[in-house]
Amino acid sequence: MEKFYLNGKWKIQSNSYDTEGDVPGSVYSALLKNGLMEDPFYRDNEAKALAVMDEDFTFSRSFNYQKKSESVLLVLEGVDTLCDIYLNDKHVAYTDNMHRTYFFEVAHLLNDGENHIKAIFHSYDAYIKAKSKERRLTDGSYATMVGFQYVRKAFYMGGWDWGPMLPDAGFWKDLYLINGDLPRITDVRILQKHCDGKVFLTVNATTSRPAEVKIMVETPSGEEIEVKSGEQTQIKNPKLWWPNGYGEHPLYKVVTTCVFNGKTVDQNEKKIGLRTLVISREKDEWGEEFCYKINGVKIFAFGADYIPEDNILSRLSRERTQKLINDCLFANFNSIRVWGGGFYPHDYFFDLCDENGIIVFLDLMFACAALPWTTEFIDNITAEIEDNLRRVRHHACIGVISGNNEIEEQASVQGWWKEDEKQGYLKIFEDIIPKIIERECPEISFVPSSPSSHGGFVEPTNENVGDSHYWQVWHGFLPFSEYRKHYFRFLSEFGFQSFPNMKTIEEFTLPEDRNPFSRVMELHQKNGSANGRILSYLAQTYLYPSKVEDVVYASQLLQAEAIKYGAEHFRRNRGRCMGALYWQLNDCWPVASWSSIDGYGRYKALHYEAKRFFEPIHISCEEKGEYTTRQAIVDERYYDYKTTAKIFVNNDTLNDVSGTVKWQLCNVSGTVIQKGSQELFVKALSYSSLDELDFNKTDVKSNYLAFSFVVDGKTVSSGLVLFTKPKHFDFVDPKVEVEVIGGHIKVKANALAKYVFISN
Ligand code: BMA
Repeated sequence: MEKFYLNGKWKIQSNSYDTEGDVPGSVYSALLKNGLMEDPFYRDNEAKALAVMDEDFTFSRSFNYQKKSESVLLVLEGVDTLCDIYLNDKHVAYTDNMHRTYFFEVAHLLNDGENHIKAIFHSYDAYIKAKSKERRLTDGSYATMVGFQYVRKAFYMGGWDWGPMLPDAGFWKDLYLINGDLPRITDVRILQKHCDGKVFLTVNATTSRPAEVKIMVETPSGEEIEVKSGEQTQIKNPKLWWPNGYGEHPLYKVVTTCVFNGKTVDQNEKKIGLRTLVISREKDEWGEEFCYKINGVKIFAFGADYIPEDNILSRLSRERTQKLINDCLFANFNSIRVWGGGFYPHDYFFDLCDENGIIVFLDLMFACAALPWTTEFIDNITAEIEDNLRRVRHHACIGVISGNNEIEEQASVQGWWKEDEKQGYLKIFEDIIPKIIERECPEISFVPSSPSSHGGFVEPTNENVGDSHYWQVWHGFLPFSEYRKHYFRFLSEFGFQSFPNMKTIEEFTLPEDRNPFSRVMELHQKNGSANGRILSYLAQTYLYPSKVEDVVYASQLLQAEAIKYGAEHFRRNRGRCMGALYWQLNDCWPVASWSSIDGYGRYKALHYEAKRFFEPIHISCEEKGEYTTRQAIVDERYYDYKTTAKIFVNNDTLNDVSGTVKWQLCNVSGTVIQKGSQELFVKALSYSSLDELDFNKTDVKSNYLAFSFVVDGKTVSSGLVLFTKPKHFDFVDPKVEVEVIGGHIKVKANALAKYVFISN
């Protein structure tokens, strides 16, 4: 399809600004580029940037165009958001949904030659304020702009408990004109049938008007197979797609060509992976399982929740997402959950997940709020969901679609939801959306909300059925040993905060800001006064850190330990629990948050720890002792606790494994006090454990347990546990020495060095 792009340089004007900017692009991206505003991520600049958006902004440009057809369509792939569009001063349309692709007939408004297009972006803030004055709808997150749910603009742009309020405006995707007389491909639906090792494809192509359609399937080895629209074709020697850790991720290309009067007028290319992928929900002794079943194999989901990568959307790119997906591979992920308060990710996001074997748990873009449910709103979201499902449903990576993030849970547990808000919820998520899914992609597993158990507000947080979000550790302020009291079927959120890396802090602060309770640091903490919460959890675990660098570092260790504590426990209950996606993978700006990679892309301690606790063959230890039994030392005399350890090996590969578990009880300087070893056979997709070891006579203040799993003479996994809190362990100076030899770094320690961070 020949596209006449209207991207490029546009004038951008408001009462206070008169400048130029690139399209796709936004108000913020233009003002930043032209030096008209300061970096909104720096110090306390967010408030100034927010004030900029009180005004309406007009984007405009001229272009030369020669009309060659009766019909000309203006295509807008992403308008953010409340926008009146004019062509040669005539009104074309009003848009109010950044998630949709719009097509408008404009032939009657076009001149031959010089034309002028203008888009007036109305202030979001002013709009939601006015709407909320009419009626304030219930919402349930911290630090958001009241009324955000009135507009189909990514919710996080109005702030979240990890994100700034930066409601930018502009074109976030391409806009162009196309010849409306010519037929174009409006949809390509690809269906797979798998039976007895055979795979059949049916491709249905739809065009805007009758035309000839040719479909070619290209195999991963480059062989071409011609298929007919609507007819089932067998794919010989099918190469199956597997997620990371289970096999290859071969992709087949489906190229659809639309031919009219002997000429190619449109072409569409989609890549697919041959596989079956559903959420298996069989009833079992604990309730009902919830797990990815890929090509008939039930796998444990390792991963985290993904939020938008930036507040300024023109800074997003395939390269940047590629880096983030590489980071996921580094940490042994096989899945990520796209959280529902952002926007539907770009095509390249799904391409990268396909190419790298990352299963996507995809929320539709609704989170933590009662929604208006007028006919107009429902029509709007119906179009939005159809657009996006048609765009992404063929991707091999899509594992499950969830209607929203946490709305069912919030409506159920927060007593203040109005009856009609709940009714609206049921209408949208249990009537309208399931019907859209049924029409567009019934082959993809769907859940109305994440978390959800039975739907219909029936015990949405029942941990025996459906996926769960667990926040008693952190929001509920319980110790992280609490994770061990739960046996979720699939945990799609659990999280613990830390500060971003010191280098990142240095980039958004001045030296005088570098204190957890300074104004700037508190402005970069959106979960209320949670810097204090980090410190308070820290007090339970580590000694008082005297320097700010140590506070930052210790906060990350704490986070890594917390999530590891949970993740290893969930893995030790493999079968009952089949997924641990921690909250959250990334940040959209530099902030104290639950992420394992900070806003400037730097790994926190958690990301390194995730690499270990998500390794396919993993040894872990369920230790019991002072740490797990009592919270405060003053409780000492009330508790008669036992010091024991049970070692587990998880095998989340498709092959059985035999090896030796070796363990050593050591004192603080590394001298072995007691040791043992045992052969262990671990079936594929399973785990085995040793009998509980008794360390009741051990001095928990100076002894620790180290363990490893050795296969064919190679250590494939190792770890260690303390039986008391690190603050009460008698660490000695390990005299760490670091040597750089060629491309390698050699680290030597004379005694236990439990946490070592290397940076340049
Ligand atoms: C969850 C998420 C987010 C939120 C996070 C941290 O429940 O769904 O809405 O950012 O908690 O509070």
